[in-house]
Formats: sequence, C-alpha cells, structure tokens
Amino acid sequence: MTGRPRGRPVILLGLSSNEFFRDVIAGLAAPQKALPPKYFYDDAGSRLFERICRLPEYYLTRAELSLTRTHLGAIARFAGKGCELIEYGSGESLKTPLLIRALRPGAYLPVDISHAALEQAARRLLRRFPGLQITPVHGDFSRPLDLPRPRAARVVYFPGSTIGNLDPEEAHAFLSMTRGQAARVLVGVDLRKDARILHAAYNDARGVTAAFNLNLLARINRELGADFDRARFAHYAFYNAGAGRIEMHLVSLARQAVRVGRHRFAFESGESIHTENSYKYSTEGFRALAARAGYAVQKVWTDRRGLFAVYGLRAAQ
Ligand code: AVJ
Repeated sequence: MTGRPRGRPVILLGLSSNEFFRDVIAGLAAPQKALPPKYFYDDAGSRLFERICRLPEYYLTRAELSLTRTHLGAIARFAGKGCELIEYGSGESLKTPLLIRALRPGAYLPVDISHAALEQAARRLLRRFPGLQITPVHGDFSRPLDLPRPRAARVVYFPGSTIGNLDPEEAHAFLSMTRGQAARVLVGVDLRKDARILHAAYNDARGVTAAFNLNLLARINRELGADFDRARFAHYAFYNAGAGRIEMHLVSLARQAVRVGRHRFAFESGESIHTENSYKYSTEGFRALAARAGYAVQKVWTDRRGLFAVYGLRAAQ
C-alpha cells in the first residue's frame, strides 16, 4: 500500500456486519446453542481481553512473552531477516515489536477481526518503526484472504494460542490454508497441564473473564437489536479433559425467551450457550496436527515453567 496518508493506515476489508447477524441466528437455533468466539472482540471486549492478559491467573500471555524474549535471536533466525510477516489476530501485539525489531521484516501484514485494534496497532508500530511497510488486513482466519503479491519469503505468525479457538479440524484447515501463503509458520500454543491451573486461568477471582464472556450478549443487544438480560446469564468455564480443551459457556439462570430482531429463542433454566473452546496441546499432539497439514516441526521453544510453546513449522516437501 503506497501513498497512504500519514498515520492513517489503509485497511483491507474482509468481513461484513451481516455475517454477525447470520452467525448469531444460526448459533442460537442449534440444539446446543453456540456463538463463535471471534465476536468477543468489539471495542469493550478487546479492552476486557487486554485486562485478562494482565491477570495473575492468566499465565498464557506472560509465558509467551517471556519465552519470546528469551529465544528472540533463534526465533528471528528461524523466520529469516527481511521476510514478510503475516500476523493473524494481531490485537494488542505486545510481542510484535520485539519480533519486528529483531527481524526487520520487509513488510508487516497484521490480520485482525477488530478494526479498532488493527488501526491502533498499525499506528503504534508506525510510530515506533517509521520505515516499516504495514498493510493491515481486516478479516479472520476462517477463510483465505486476498493478500497483495509477495516481494520476499513470507512467514505466518499466529501467537497467543489463538489456534486453540479452532477445533482440530478447523486448525488443520487453517494450517493447510497458510501453506498457500508461507513456507514457515511461527505459532504460539498453550500446553496441556494440571487442570487446576487451566481452570483458574478461565475463572479469575476478579471476574474479568466472566465480564468478557457476558459482554458478547451486550454486543448482540447493541448491534443486532436483541434483548438479552445479562443478569439472567452466568459465566461457566471448565476443563474438558477428554477433548483437551477449556469450554466457556453462558448458562441461563431461568427459563426465559430472548429476541434477536424478529427471531425468538427459548432457554430452559440451566441451558447454555457454548461461547468458546480453548484447546491445549501436548507437543506430540501438536506435531501430529502440523504433520497432517504438511508442516514439520523444526523448532519448539517453551518458557521455563513449561506452560506454553512456540513452534517453528516448515512446509514439508
Ligand atoms: C485469545 C483465544 C487465546 O483461549 O485463552 C481468554 C481467549 N478466553 N480467556 C484463550 C480467552 C477467555 C484466549 N485466546
């Protein structure tokens, strides 16, 4: 993107608002009601998520940041200086400046579902790295994007265990899709661990995760003209050991009906809306997933406590 006005990045568009309505109606009509977690991140939700990242119980962000600092040289060597860096779910991007300073990428393409987060991140990075070529892309990772033509080798950066939101089939599809974009991937993945540690990370004492979960209902009310009563739903999160994932739900505290536009949805008392899965992988489990998508694990970096891993994947021939 050349010729962009200073300080106002041009954002490539990839999503329509209509889609939100369709996803909500379809999700609430299903036998197990469900809403896609990508809709957590309106402005209020993005702010709540930033607060989650600072919670004492939420070890993921700190563990990934610390391992990225410790292994920065090796991570940059793996990616290759001057590469074009595609970052999915860039959000607040605390680790990104570290990586950009070490990598000096020829171009940086952040992809995010939140327009505000993209714009802020792009401005912040431009201030910090005035010569950096930034092409923000508004979209999500559930389908291929229309990206400009590459001028150097591309590396996909997918930090934050965002891949954990995808079920193994979707994660496989995502990794297969990135094979058409880059021969190398850096991906941050939360490791399997003691269920009590996992449980605490999604049931924080301050109730920030609960507010984050419930904010989805406020967003649906505001943007889609619904009448959810947030006081009649409760945050519920638990570790499903069989599936290897944290599940978040919003549980109806009463028998009630909710309207979304002209649609009406009935809830039994105790019935839930499944709002998020957060998969945790052993290194072996993740290696198998990557292999099925045609990637070999070339590097694994972990933090000192073994909580979190960043993998360096390379397309297998
Ligand atoms: C951004 C998807 C990695 O699953 O841990 C945090 C989102 N949900 N607390 C996660 C989240 C509840 C987070 N990811």
